[in-house]
Amino acid sequence: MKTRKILLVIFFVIFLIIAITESSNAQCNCGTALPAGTATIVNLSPSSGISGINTAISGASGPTTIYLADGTYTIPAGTYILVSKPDITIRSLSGNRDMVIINGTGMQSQSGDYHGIQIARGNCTIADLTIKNIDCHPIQVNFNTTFDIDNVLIHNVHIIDGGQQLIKINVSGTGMFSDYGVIECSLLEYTTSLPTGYWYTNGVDLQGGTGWIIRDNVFRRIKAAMDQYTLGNSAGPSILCFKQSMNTLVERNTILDSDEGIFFGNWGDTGPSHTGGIIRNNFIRGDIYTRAGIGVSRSPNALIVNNTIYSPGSNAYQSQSLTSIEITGMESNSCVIQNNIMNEYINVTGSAPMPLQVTNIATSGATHYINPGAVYPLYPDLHLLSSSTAINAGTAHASRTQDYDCQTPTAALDIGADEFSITSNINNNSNPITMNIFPNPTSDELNISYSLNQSQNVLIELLNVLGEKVILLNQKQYAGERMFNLHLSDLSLNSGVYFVRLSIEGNSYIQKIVKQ
Ligand SMILES: [Ca+2]
Ligand SMILES: [Ca+2]
Ligand SMILES: [Ca+2]
Repeated sequence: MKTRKILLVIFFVIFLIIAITESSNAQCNCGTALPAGTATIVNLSPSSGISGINTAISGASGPTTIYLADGTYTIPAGTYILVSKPDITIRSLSGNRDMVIINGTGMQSQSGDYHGIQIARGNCTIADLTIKNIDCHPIQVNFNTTFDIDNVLIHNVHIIDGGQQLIKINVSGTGMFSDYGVIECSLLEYTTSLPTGYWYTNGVDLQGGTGWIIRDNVFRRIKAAMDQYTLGNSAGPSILCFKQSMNTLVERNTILDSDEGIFFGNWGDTGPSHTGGIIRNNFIRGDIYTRAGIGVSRSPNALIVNNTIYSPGSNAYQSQSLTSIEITGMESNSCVIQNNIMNEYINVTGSAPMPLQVTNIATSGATHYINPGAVYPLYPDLHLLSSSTAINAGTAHASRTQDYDCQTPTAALDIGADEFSITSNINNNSNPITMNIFPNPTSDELNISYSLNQSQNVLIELLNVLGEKVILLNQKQYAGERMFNLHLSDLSLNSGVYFVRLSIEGNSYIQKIVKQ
């Protein structure tokens, strides 16, 4: 059968690549769903519309959870969801973020919808849903209110295509700061980039907040429109914390193909722009337009510990040279850069004092990583290969006790976000996939069944105990029950233990099989 012959060829080609493989998905802290809502519960369906959501909020007289049934909630021109009461939770009833979609009028539609959700009071939770095609900000915390809007939680939200910053946290009209928010387990991305003519965006734009935690998120293609690069413009950082923000914790995020990665502080501020804070255990994989991985600008006491930054090339359109980590401004004193691996270098400029630099690897190249060059819909994998010189080459740091995979180092620390491990961390996903494999053990025939709740790209790989792998399937499939079958005899496998890995939109699930 033709397909099997092709598979056989692919198998032998890929088998030559020695790769010790772990799950490519971070989000190791996202396996637990939010607890069920308590106090007042309101159940709404798409027929209620955005106005129904707003009516439920404005009518709330205490802590209220609004559960949205699966479907699309269309934002009419000139309106948005307004969280005008404290202690409001808006979440999908199913818990599946792909099944509840808040859909706007399109990026830069100028139709007056501005936001997807405007959070105007504190203790607000947005969870388990999708927000897309928004004029400006899919989520805006504080838009000229007079309230102190603290303790916002954004959990397991997919934000795609906003005309400006995807999550923007402002300072209140009376100068109060939004503090102690959490953004976690979410996917923030552009389908391709901003629309032609636009460059002004970020993933998360935090202004003036203290104690925010931004963890276990994926940021993808936070990019200016292609025409902007030739004009010298690019998008802002995927995560930007500035305007007197303090003590932000940014950890275990995956940032892919974005113009800039993670920044504490902004050059345009009067310093200090950000104070303290930790950037640790993040994977940043750039594209040729990526200007910088991690930056500190006019901001003291930043810890940059155990991050992995890889970008495949420099951008000819940018006047600035590409840097993996840059420290700028005389206010950026007492910064520490430790145990980071990067393929470019650390650039200390703009009168910045020299940071403490301990056991970093610069100009590292691609050879440390399992799959640094993967192109969407495949996920790159910046886990270390067993041959990497980064393994056990790091130095202890009190703020780094776990790695990108939530693993605790068992020996000397590795450099970069990943603590190398051959066997652990394979089933720790935020959206577990149900996969059945039968018969198992098997002498030949193998059936792999799974279900898709929407059309998605599906990657199925077969791995041996060394992590060497062959791609069995890589294609977009429609929603429904799916079955993939093969004959192991076609692959000329020896008897023994193997693993089947199913990856759907970045979530991976691995199961052991035995060939008799
Ligand atoms: Ca506050
Ligand atoms: Ca180690
Ligand atoms: Ca690890």
